Amino acid sequence: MCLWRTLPASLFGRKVALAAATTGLADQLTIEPAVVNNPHDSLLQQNPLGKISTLITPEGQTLFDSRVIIEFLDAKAGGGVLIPKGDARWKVLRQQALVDGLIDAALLVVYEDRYRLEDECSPGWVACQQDKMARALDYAESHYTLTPVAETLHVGEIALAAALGYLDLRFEGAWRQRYPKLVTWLTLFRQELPAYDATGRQP
Ligand SMILES: N[C@@H](CCC(=O)N[C@@H](CS)C(=O)NCC(=O)O)C(=O)O
Repeated sequence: MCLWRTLPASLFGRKVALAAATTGLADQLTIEPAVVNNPHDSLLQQNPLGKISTLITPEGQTLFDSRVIIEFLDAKAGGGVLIPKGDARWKVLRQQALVDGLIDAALLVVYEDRYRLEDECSPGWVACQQDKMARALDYAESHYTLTPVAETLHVGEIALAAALGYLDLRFEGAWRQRYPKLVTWLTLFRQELPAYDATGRQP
């Protein structure tokens, strides 16, 4: 049994949860909620970055971040499940990198509002992050004809589903007006993986 430091509203946590559901390993993870930015939370001993998700294996090994945890789950499931082997691997990993970058930018926008005092905020810098988000979504909409099929859900698709869920939660689903293919794609994904609706914080 692994100890999993996460929070329901964490989209990177949801990404790990969807990966665990896809590999059938969800019952191997025991959640211990983490309070990020709390200097007294043991998360800081487990992960010097103080970020979730962080996973502690039964052997006491600490794994972070979500990419490493997903590699771990993939290996536990026999390999080549979440991250294909062969040439398909690079396309999938690039898709994960694009979506993680989209969400890194989204988090920076959210944190700007949440953590910075009003006179510390930089509208130009926020606009730069919003542009990254828009370019990543434009790219996903026009380049990825994603067709989720339960047996082949991979980490690129899982990351995208978690990311779109976060945009629903924190950005009032504004992306839905502009990206009809991604709307359809997420509908299909939800049908394929019921864990989507059972994880994450709903808007
Ligand atoms: N690259 C990391 C990003 C993790 C991340 O940014 N997690 C957020 C919550 S969704 C967090 O812990 N934020 C607290 C902080 O940055 O201090 C991953 O893939 O797991």
